[in-house]
Amino acid sequence: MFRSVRYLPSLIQKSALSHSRNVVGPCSQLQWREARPSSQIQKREASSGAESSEMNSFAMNIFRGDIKPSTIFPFPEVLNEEQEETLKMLVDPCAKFFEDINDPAANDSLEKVEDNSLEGLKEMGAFGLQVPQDLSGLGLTNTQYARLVEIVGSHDLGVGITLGAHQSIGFKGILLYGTPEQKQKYLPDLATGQKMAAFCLTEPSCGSDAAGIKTRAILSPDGTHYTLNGGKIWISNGGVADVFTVFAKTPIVDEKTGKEKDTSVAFIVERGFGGITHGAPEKKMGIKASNTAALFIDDCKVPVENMLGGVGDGFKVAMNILNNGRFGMAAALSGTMKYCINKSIEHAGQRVQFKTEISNFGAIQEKISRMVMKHYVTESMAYLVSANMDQGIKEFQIEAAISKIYASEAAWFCADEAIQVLGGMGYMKECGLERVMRDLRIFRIFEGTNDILRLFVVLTGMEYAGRALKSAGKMGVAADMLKRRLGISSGDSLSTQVHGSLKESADQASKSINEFGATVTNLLIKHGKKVKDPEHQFVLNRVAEAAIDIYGMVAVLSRASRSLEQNHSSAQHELVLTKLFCDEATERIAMNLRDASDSKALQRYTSLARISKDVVSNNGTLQQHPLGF
Ligand code: MYA
Repeated sequence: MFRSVRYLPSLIQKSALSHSRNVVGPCSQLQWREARPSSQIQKREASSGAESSEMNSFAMNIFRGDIKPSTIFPFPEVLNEEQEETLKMLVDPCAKFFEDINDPAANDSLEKVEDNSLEGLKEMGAFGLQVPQDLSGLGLTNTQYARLVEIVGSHDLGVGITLGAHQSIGFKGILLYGTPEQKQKYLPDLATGQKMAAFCLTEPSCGSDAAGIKTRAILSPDGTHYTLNGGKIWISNGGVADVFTVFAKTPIVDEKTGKEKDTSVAFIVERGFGGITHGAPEKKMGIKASNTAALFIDDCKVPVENMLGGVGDGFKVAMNILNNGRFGMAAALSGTMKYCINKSIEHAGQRVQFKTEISNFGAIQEKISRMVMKHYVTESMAYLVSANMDQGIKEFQIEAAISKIYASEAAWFCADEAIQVLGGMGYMKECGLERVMRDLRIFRIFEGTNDILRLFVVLTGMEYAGRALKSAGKMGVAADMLKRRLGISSGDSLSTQVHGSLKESADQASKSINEFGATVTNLLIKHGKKVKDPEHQFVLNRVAEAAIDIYGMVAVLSRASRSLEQNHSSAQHELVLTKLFCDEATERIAMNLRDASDSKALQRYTSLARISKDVVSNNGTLQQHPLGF
């Protein structure tokens, strides 16, 4: 078996020698990056078109009540023949490696990836999937990467995090923002796994509030290096990495006021620079095979040429690394969901109770069908986002966040329901689902908690809608605003984009988008910038939920339409899945949008806020015990 994995990288290099490609596809940010000075680039890329009045992003435009289908319909097919061939050559050996060599249960109990697995992964090229071939990587596109991490996710999430923390975020900054010298210096060793990378953002006092980091970087008087001091926590690969992407604050003089202020910076830091130590491996609920440790940074001297981007770019470099990695999580979790579904159907099809297989019971059928439907949505979102990234579309950050939120919750649902279908057997360690469930829990927490990402989605979208509203107001386009407030259709419809048998579902989606746009407009008119205030998060969450459902609807509408048009063998199955999802999503959206403005719902939020305040100030629950003591 090992022989088949050993020769893979060379095979790939041979087959794809003609065009080495990089991480983001044809209109790559990398190429773009190399041509321009850094801070200008960060501003342009990180704001993702904030300065332009119109964006390509489908998800962004629904906040204006607009339907911009070009990134969704038809479902993008981005792999050329050669890329498809390369990928096919990788898929089977990768799956076989995970079936024959890697042992997830052993990794879990040892709390490390076994050495032979690590070596095998290195030999397969799994540490540098997206590093260009001339820098010793496999040079895969995002879509190719997604397909492979899906296999990883279906077998071992602990290994997935070891690999993901290394390349999805650990050295992604070098790929996205590194100078040619930085890439040349660091990427070959990282791509072959000779060195490991880690992404160091979180600090004891700043988790979700990433802009609040306290690690300091002070420029030396001779301007040759920065001295870094601070500490990072919960760093995946923190105890085993050699190269770190570290985010810090540095003082600069404000040009306007002449006063000193802090700004953010990102650095490539080598363990060998000195001043870097780490804590003991954290004891965790799951993903035990992956190393997680605190990092202590004491007078670590980092040469100025190791800065990623420019002074002031650190926060946005961090955000864009995370934006760029999130689709991988959706892809990996799509694999995990498939594993859970397979476990469930295998059991339900042969377990006899009350004289029949339990798969004949409606209660079990509903569980299996819902798992399958959520998996279909997750898979569609993951490959839609990766395809958009490969197409060079830069406005994908909301879609990527949605895919991460949806995938992590859908995968949790699948693991939970799979355990339920298997009953007592599902609860036993040897079944494997128990480990998957423990591993999955963190996915709703890290790479941006789902709560923070929901706010990110909704506030980014509302800001975009707010800009349109402002200029409409200035230009006196009151009629347009009024129309939107009343939920009168912009005239755009998705029904012309889909296969004939999905027209009804497309109409549901178009109608939902109209209502969504109207709700957003009304909220903006009612609250203005104050919509960001914490007390409105009850409402914002409902709007975010509706946005997630809408994106799910268009993702499956597009994919199923393609299957129907191309007569895929699974087309009729996909049709049923899509119609069902759209139907249920339409009802959820209507409910969430109603609850975003309905006075009764607002009263309920007041009650929720009050209950929470009461128990927090009481430091415990308030009601008397039923027994009175
Ligand atoms: S790593 C740690 C993860 N940590 C986080 O994700 C932190 C979460 N916090 C945030 O994202 C931000 O702090 C939020 C904004 C969103 C809360 N893209 O005033 P602002 C711009 C582009 O809203 P804040 C881990 O978990 C914004 O437009 N730009 O900021 C490891 C504005 O720009 P401008 C963005 O309120 C897990 C400016 O920034 C973004 O302070 C290991 C300020 O915005 C954005 N996203 O906070 C995983 N956000 O000034 C392993 C904001 O121009 C990987 N902005 O208007 C596993 C991979 C899967 C498996 C693979 C297998 C191989």
